[in-house]
Amino acid sequence: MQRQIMRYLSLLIVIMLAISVAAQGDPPPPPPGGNGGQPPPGGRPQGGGPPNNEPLEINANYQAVASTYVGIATVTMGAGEPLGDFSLTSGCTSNSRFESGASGIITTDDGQEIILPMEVNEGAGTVDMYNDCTSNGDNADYINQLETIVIDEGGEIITAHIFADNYFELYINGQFVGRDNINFIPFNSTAVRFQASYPLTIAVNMADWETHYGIGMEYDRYNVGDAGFIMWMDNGIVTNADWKVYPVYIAPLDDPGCVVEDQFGNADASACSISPECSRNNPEVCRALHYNLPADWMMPEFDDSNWQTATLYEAEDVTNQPGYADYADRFGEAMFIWSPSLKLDNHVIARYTVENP
Ligand SMILES: [Ca+2]
Ligand SMILES: [Ca+2]
Ligand SMILES: [Ca+2]
Repeated sequence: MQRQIMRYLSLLIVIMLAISVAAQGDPPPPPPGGNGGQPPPGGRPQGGGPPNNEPLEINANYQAVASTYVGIATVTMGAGEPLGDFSLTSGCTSNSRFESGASGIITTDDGQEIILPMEVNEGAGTVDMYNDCTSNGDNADYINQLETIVIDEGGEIITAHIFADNYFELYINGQFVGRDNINFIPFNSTAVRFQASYPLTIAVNMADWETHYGIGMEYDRYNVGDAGFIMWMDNGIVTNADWKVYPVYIAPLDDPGCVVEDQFGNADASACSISPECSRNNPEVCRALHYNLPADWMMPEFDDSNWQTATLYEAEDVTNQPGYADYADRFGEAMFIWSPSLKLDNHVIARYTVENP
């Protein structure tokens, strides 16, 4: 009996010791205004900045590496200025964590003004399947809330489901159909319905949003965020490797010479570091590449034959957010698409044309 009591006592001491060690190992409290110390939505923390929510310790003495870039894009260095909020959502009515979808602007050496991460179309929003910012989350009635956007009278009526990390604008046969209700965070998922005739030209303007405009990073820790886009249509059209993409804005970069351009000016940043030295030392010396948005790129007559094909990404590499994860079965065979760099390509346009029903 006494031996049993001694055994219990020693077990108790071991447990108390373990608790005290664990208490000493507790992480520091989250920074004020943060998200409770959790990694931000949109996937695991990766890329630039420290691997936690600590603000980046900037070393202002860190100098830019030399640039060997000789391509067709415009190069900028450092962050631009806030421009304004053109998003449809400027705050959450729920207690969800909100990150502003405001835009920024940077002026190039030759006086050109570029809006970041992309210039938005201030058109109408869309119906969300899931939105935990301005509503409770699941929108069970989304189908009944859809209005048919008529592109072509007498055309096929098509319903689409969309999830974007972080923002999309949809064009069908050259006409604007609708835009994402939330530009940045939290992550929503969307439905649209339209009527259009064949050949059907689908064009999407997409951005991985940022808070440091022009250097492709987010939050005080200067995280290099990732992107991704997926769309399913009830007539069988889905995002897949048949889509064409064109990267417009690539950042952050040390030496932009890591970006490979083919003879048509299609950029491939997949050889560049997703954790460039500048992003971990002094973001003000990070560079960005800006390609001209091709004129009329969303129009049916635009020739995208020289664009590169979409790169496919696994859902788990794009998002673990409920806006997609809880609705994955509503996306059927659709695949997440983006350009060759899910992390560095922050503004990408995409097209897909279907000749016949
Ligand atoms: Ca969104
Ligand atoms: Ca993102
Ligand atoms: Ca990015």
